[in-house]
Amino acid sequence: MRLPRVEDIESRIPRPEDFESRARGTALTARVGMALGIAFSICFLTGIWSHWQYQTPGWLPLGPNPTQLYRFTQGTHILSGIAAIPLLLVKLWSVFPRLFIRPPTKPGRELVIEILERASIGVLVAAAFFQLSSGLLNIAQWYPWNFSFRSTHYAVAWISIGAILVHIAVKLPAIRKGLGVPVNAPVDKDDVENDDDDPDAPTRRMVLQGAFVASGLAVLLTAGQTVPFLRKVSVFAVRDGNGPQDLPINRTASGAGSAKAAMDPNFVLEIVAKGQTISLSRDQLLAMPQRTHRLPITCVEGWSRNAVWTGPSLRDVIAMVGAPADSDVTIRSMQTKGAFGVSVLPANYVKDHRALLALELNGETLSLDHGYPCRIIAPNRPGVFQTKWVRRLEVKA
Ligand SMILES: Nc1nc2c(c(=O)[nH]1)N[C@H]1C(S)=C(S)[C@@H](COP(=O)(O)O)O[C@H]1N2
Ligand SMILES: [Mo]
Repeated sequence: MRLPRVEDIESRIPRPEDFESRARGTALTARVGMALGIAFSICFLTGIWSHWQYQTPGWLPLGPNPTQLYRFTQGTHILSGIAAIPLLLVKLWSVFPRLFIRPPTKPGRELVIEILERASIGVLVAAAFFQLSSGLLNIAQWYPWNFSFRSTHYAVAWISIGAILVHIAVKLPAIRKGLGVPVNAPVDKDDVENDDDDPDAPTRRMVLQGAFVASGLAVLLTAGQTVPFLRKVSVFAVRDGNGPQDLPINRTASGAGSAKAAMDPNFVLEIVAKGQTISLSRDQLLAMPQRTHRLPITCVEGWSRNAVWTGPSLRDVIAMVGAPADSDVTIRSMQTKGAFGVSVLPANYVKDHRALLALELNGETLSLDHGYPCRIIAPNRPGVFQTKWVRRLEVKA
């Protein structure tokens, strides 16, 4: 038996011409690419914003207003990412045959350029895939990895956007050409006319419309987790808005290991400032002036909802130990399992009367899974900081 030679193997690898579909072509690629570029840019910017809502840089005057801002940016982040998924798949399909273009055989400048271009596209595709799939798994609240989602998603976001900018710069002439002609027209000699000689073959226009419809449908089917009037339509929403007291639950009290402490009839809230500690029972908290505000929960993982919360203002609670309203407050929960048991509410949020130590939700006593006996709720905050089952407030000096 003779071993296959390099030429034998090479002859079996398809060539770009072997791909029959004339529905591919630069005019299509450029259009899908532009839509994808827009979706990715929106996703990138809102993603950076989300990062800043978590770790606010000193120069950014981020505060409790506008109340619904983070709800809007994070909803847009998730939906633009979802819109990008079908667009990315169609875009990759449209250029797939180019993968089989034979590189120059002689070493030299052309080969180097070819290698660089392919490497940059490799980085782009890998980064885009990683961002969209890790984001999707994240909103499904499935974490099959053991790296930090947030810092990795953030780092790869910069790699993606850098690779996209390089890609646009390199492809600018082709993009111009592709956008400059009707979608079914050939762009250059490699591109064929894509019209009606075979009536059954899909046209470029059909593929383009299909891509936009798929992208729009994906958005529609998930948007209801943030946009109230779409709730009935969005059958793919991760959180449909149902849950006790008309609000979804991410983590239950038993899941967080806080149920026992939360139900303890002798519960007291500890408030610590300048080395002094006072304790207040739930009845004492209820006897304080109560405020009612409509405020959203915005989960980073893609759902958000407004609800009506009632309880004393956090600033009134810390005033009981003589702490000024202009203080950062560390909030500790009774949680014994998992993350998000502690958060810090910055002074500019504490000052706002609407930052509540909520005792009631939608007119009823807070249910156990929503944070009974008391939880934090403040305007324009990522959901993970709206700490439930609060047991201790520490005022920073
Ligand atoms: N103690 C504690 N508080 C918590 C959490 C938690 O895991 N533990 N989850 C947070 C998250 S991620 C969100 S989005 C909000 C709302 O979550 P819920 O629907 O589970 O109440 O509560 C936050 N408060
Ligand atoms: Mo969340």
